[in-house]
Amino acid sequence: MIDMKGKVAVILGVANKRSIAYSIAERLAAAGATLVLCYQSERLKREAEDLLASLGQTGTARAIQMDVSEDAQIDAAFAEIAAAFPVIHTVVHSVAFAPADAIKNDFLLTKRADFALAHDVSVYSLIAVARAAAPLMTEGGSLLTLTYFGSQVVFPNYNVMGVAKAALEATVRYLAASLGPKNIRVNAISAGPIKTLAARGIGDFATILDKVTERAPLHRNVEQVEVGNTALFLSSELASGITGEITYVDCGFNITGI
Ligand code: NAD
Ligand code: 0WE
Repeated sequence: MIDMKGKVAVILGVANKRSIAYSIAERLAAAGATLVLCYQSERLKREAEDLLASLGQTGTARAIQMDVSEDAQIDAAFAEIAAAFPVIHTVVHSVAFAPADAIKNDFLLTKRADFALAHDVSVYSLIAVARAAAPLMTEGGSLLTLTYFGSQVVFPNYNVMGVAKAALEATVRYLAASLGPKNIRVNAISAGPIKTLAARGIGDFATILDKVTERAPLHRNVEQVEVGNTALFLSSELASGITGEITYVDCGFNITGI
């Protein structure tokens, strides 16, 4: 069993119980970690507090607002975290956004502003969060983000998010090099398609899930808890030699040619 007792995990991107970040929170909590759940907006405050309670997180655990598109909110959130915890050990970045039009329309029509927003929220935020978190990770630690295979090959409609995920994966490698001397490891999990809020409204999502069942070596889709388990491993001492890596948790879909 992986023991995370005495470790503090800061988790960004929990919107509801279906969020990949919620599953990660669940596994880290079960291993004994103390959680800080960060939510995007005031509207999600109550939900985040309820989710903390449902995870049995009492005492020092807390929910804090952090819209990653605002430097001031990142700074304020980490100031609050620093006031509550002298040391943090794990940060999970499970955040992405692109305007709906940009992941629906022809890629050729991608607007400058939509490209910038997608990269700001989905990529730059990892750098900003890493910079704010690093001074608190004085015992070394782990930074984790979520990516998708659409960074490597074309999926219809993934569009600017695919470009942003390619940049995110490169960012993982550059951050790993930058933070390695502080013994902070930086990795990504490339998850297979999962029906979450971020997948809702994506037209042919059911088709994507069916194709995975047909083609993936395990002939099924991945479950949230499998991503949570891998996140727990990568956050733990068991993964002390792994940094700058993209770990696929996709039932093997990415290795198939046809
Ligand atoms: P989700 O909608 O539950 O999570 C996305 C989160 O991003 C939400 O909590 C939302 O509040 C947050 N967010 C968006 N803009 C933000 C901002 N400005 N500041 C702070 N938070 C912001 O969906 P999910 O599927 O759990 O997505 C989590 C991550 O997993 C994303 O990076 C996504 O690209 C990635 N991913 C998802 C899948 C999938 O099929 N669901 C597959 C691979 C990777
Ligand atoms: O990264 C994602 C989706 C992230 C996402 C989702 C939305 C929907 C609502 C980012 N921005 C928005 N903006 C919105 O307005 N995934 C990996 C899930 C996903 O999205 C796809 C996929 C998969 C898988 C889009 C097309 C094809 C496959």
